[in-house]
Amino acid sequence: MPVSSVFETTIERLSILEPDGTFDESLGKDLIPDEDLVKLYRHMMICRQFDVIAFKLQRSGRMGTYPENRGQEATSLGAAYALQQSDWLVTCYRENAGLFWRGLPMEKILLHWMGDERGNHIDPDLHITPLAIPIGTQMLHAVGLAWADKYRNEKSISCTFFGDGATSEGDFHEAMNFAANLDIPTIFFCQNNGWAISVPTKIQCSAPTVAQRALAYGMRTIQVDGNDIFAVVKAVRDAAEIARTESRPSFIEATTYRLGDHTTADDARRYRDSDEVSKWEKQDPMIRIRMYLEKRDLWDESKQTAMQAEAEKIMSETVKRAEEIVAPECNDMFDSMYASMPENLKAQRSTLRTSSLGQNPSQLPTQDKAHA
Ligand SMILES: Cc1ncc(C[n+]2csc(CCOP(=O)(O)OP(=O)(O)O)c2C)c(N)n1
Ligand SMILES: [Mg+2]
Repeated sequence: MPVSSVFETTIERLSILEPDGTFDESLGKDLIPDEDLVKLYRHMMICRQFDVIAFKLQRSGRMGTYPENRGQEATSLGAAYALQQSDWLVTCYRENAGLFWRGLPMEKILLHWMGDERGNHIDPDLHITPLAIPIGTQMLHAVGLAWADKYRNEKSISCTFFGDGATSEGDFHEAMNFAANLDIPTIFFCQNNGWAISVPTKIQCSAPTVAQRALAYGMRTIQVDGNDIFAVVKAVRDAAEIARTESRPSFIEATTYRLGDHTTADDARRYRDSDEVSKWEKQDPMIRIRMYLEKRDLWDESKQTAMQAEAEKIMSETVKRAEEIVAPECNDMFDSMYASMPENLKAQRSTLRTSSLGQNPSQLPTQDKAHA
């Protein structure tokens, strides 16, 4: 037969808790214990409040640009819940819910967007990397981290988050190819929110799914409803199991939507249809969990009111911690750069407070004086 098929497959889509409240018992039963689901919902309320306050801080000139996470909380939160503390979370900038669940102090994210480098000083035991703003770079870091752990015979894996737009970057393809060919236990978690700032996904990806990009690298891949925390937890658990037992990477495309602007520097009304936004507002992951909890008598209006007050209190304390931190010393920019500081930097450090940077020979270390 001169022409034959050499490869055929389908892309599976996983959803467990539908927007109308329908729940697939066969897939979802025992996936998340009730008390954990209540905790996850409470956590989402705090994250939503974080967005409200961060937005106000930016608008009142107390913080720089901020990207709202609103609408996408179920993705990183479901993943962080499904993973272990020793697994790496390697994120970009819309994963607050997962980072806070892991234990990152919330003021760190405020400090980051306030331009304070201390927001990126993270306790190494949390296994979190600083937010990656250059699109796509973090995927390579995630592969490197998992590779290093594999090399050391440690059981931890890495999970990296990125947007649909990031899958058009070269870094994405290099990371995917490297992980697949070298059997690196990394989970590639794409938050497909339909937009890369004002560019719709369909312009960046001609294929009907982003998930199928992984097929080209011989990687297991799935699409999940990213506003369904049950589906996210199951998909990440399955991928983690494969990473741990077979040392293989996986790809997850989670379809979701950012309900806010790209960042506070954007006005999405200029390029997005309001009907599209209203459609997705009805699919809000928080509405869905709340409906599920209420149906099962695990939540009610009075709990909602009390939790909202608690979230507001937590946030005002968080802002206080971020704003009251003592300003950093100028020398910090030298001191945290190298384990052993090069001589030219020592010179700059010692002359920083003068108007003659490097020009006052008496301030230079001895060996440099000859060249002054
Ligand atoms: C290397 C690089 N190029 C361009 C930008 C500017 N930029 C910031 S966010 C963004 C779009 C990212 O879209 P996507 O990956 O879908 O993530 P989303 O913001 O939708 O979560 C771009 C182009 C950047 N930060 N880094
Ligand atoms: Mg996007």
